[in-house]
Amino acid sequence: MSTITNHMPTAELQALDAAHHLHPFSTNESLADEGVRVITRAKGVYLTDSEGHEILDGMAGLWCVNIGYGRDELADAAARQMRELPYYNTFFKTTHTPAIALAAKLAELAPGDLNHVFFAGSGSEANDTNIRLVRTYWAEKGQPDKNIIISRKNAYHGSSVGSASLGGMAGMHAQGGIPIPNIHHINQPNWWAEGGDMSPEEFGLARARELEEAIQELGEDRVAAFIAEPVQGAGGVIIAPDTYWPEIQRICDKYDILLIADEVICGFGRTGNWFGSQTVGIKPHIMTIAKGLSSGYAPIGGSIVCDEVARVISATEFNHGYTYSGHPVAAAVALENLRILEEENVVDHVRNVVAPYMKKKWDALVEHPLVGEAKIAGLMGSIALTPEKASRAKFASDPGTIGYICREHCFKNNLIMRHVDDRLVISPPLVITPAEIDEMFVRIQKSLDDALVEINEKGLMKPAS
Ligand code: PXG
Repeated sequence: MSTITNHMPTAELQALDAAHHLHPFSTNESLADEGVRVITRAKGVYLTDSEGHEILDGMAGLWCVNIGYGRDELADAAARQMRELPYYNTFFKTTHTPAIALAAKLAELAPGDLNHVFFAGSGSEANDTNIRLVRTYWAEKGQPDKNIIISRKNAYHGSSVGSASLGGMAGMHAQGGIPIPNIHHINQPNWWAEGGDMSPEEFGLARARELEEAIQELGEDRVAAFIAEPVQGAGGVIIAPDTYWPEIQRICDKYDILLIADEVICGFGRTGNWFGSQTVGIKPHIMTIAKGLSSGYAPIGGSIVCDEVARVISATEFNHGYTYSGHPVAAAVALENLRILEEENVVDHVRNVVAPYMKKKWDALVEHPLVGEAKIAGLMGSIALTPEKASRAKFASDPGTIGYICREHCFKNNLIMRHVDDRLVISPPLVITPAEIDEMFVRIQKSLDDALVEINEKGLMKPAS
C-alpha cells in the first residue's frame, strides 16, 4: 500500500502533520492551530493544493524550481539512473559517470577558471565545505592563522552550524550556540533601510569599505575569505548600489582574500546570466551552488573552485565529504536540468524577454500607497513597504506585521509571495511567460489593495516615531 496520503481529506492530513511533522523556520504550535496548506501537485508555474486551489508560485518553490514544475524529462532521468546505478560513493578511489559528467558540465558553464567541483547535498553543506576548504587552503600555504571569514549581517548561507555561522541572521544566531569562532560580520548594502542621508552610490562605497576596515582591524594575515550573495535573497532581495561590487573586488584583490560568491539563489539564470557573479561583475575564487542546479527536483549542491584553490587543496588529503557527494541520481537530474536550461535558452528568455517585461511592471509598483521601493534583478525582486515614502519610514508596528498581512492576502488571492519583515519578495520560475506575468500582477495588485484596506482599518498605516 502506498504511504503517500494525498487522497485523504485535508483536515486529516493537517491533523497528522500537526501530530508528527516539525516544520523548518516555524512556530509549530501555532502552525498546528492554524492548519498547514497541503500541496498535492504542480505544473509549470502553478501549484495545486488539497482543496483544489490553483496557486501561482511566485517563489519557484523556495527560489529553486527554475525550469518550472512537471518536467517529465527529469523524472525519466531519475528513473533511468535509479535502475542503472542508484547509489555509489565518490570516496576511496572511485567515481561514476553522472558525477563526472556533471562536474565537467559545470566547469564549462562556470566563468573563468572555476573548473573543479566538490559536491554536497545542499547549499548549507556546500558552505560548510567552503569554510573547511578556505581554511585548509591557507594552512597548506603555510598561513594557518589566515582563517577568519568575513560575511555580512542579514546574509543567508544555510542552516547547519557552519553555514548559519557564516550567515548574518540575528534570529538564527540567538539559538544553538552559533556563530562558530573566527567568522566576522560587516554591514549589508541595504540602502533603503540603512542608507540615511547618503546617496545610494555613496552608501554602496561606504558599505564596501567596511570590508577594508575589517581587514585592517583583524589583520590581512588573519582574513581568509569574504563570502556574499551577489543579490541577498532570504535577507529580502537586497540589490547593492552599483558602486558596491567593484569596490569589494578591488579590496579582495588588494589584500589577497578569497572571494566566495554564494550563488545558491542567483545561480542558473535567476538574475539573467548563468551566475549572479556575472551580473554584478565579480570574479570569485569559489561559487556555492544548489537549488537551481537541479531546479529543486533532487537535493544537490556543491562548491565550484578555481584552478589555484583546487591545486593547493589537491596536494593534501582533504578530510571532508558527504555520503551523498555527487549522488548519481541527483547528478543525473541536475544534468538533465542543465540540458533543458541550455537547449531551451532559458537564461536568454530571462534576460531578453521576461526580466525586462517584469521590470516595467515591478518598477510601477512604487505607485502603490504601500510601496516605497521596488527593485528587481532578472527574476528576483523585492518591494519595501512603508507608511511614508519620502522619509523611507518604518511602520510603528512590530517589524514584519505589515509584511505578514500582505503575505496572507497573497495566499488568499492564490499567489505565493514571501515576506521578509516588511519587504515582499518574488522569484518565479524562470520559464514564466509574459501572459503568466500579467496574471501574477493582477494578483499582486489585488493583494496589495486588499492588504491596504486591512492596514487602514486596523490603524496601522503609521510611521515609527
Ligand atoms: N545560500 C543561500 C544564498 C541560500 O539562499 C542556502 C545557502 C542554503 O541552502 P540549503 O539547500 O541548505 O537550504 C540558501 C537557502 C527563505 C529561505 O526563507 C531561503 C533558503 C533556504 C530556506 C529558506 O527565503 N535559501
